[in-house]
Amino acid sequence: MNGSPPIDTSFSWQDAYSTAPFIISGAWPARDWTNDDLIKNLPGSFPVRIGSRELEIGKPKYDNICEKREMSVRDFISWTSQSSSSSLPSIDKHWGYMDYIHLVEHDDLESFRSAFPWSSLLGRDYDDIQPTVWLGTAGAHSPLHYDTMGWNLHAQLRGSKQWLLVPPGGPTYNDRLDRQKELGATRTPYENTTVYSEFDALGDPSILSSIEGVRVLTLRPGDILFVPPLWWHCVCCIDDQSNPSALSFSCNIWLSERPDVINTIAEVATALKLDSEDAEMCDAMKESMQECMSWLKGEQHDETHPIVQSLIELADRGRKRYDDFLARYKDLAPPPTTTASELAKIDRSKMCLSFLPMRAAPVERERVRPWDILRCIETQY
Ligand SMILES: O=C(O)CCC(=O)C(=O)O
Repeated sequence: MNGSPPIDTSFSWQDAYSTAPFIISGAWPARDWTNDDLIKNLPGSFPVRIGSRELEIGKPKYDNICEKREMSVRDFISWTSQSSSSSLPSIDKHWGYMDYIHLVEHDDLESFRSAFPWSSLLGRDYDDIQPTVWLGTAGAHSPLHYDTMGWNLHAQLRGSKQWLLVPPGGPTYNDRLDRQKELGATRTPYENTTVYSEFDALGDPSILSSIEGVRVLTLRPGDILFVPPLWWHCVCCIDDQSNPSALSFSCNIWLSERPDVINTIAEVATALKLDSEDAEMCDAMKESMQECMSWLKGEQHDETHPIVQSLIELADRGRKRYDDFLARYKDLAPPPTTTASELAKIDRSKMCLSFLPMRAAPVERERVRPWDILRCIETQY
């Protein structure tokens, strides 16, 4: 079926870019999430990313290089309170992160979703909000990256987290590309919707010292952080490990918006390049890419194709939602700062980590860059 191009691809990120991240303090019922609450409400078992408290500067702790163990929240908590005599690495020397628990993927957590009053925050009861929860000991962290989808609303419910935020680079596509190059943006290691930096900003924040508008923020229980699209971030749980109940517990959503249509297509292309060992899956993804691109260009396409339908829905829903969202929060959002002095606020003593110099030269790996993916879309579809 023919049709006009469904979205304005020249859409500018100006609104989002000219907005810096902001916190609404005490915005949410922080509740006293006790260990028993967590154990009761998060049944089943989840992967825990484990890392050494001694960090080699220059080696970001990407998801794929960390040791992982599957455990229940009960076992995780008993490990963190040192009451377990398990075969797990010693909690004195390690951190653990039950991170990125996407509630929608766990049927038995459906009721838990209602514990988070996102609709009160958004002023509307969206039926497709998909919260993710994060439970970590002091020192647990996520290396510098940005998420390819929409606004991120991150609510701290227990404990504290330090966030280091770096602006996307500027309002134009080229500004953002320059920032991506400056920060060594890479899709390898591959994680859906995550673009990592190859630099270790936690180990050596000085690599950011020439960048304007860097932000360092601490989230405390009841706070909600709003992260505008494409802002780079690096996050560390910073509670005192000498307190056994010092777990950080937080919950977030990514609020998709219209430009995410393009990002969704780039995600399919990235998966196709990096995650397509299965030939059948690969063919299906190629077909999806063709349909996406035909739809985007207003050419003949299959309107019943599931990915086309989801893009159409995203385009419709995204624009409306973004307008609602900005109307509600735009007055709260400050402009980005113009100095880099924020970096001085990083308190690494609270991170319960020690930083070792790099012992060996980094291994040169073949990287897949976000701009390679765009080139691939342009040339192949
Ligand atoms: O809290 C973390 O460790 C990472 C959170 C994050 O990356 C996000 O909310 O986008």
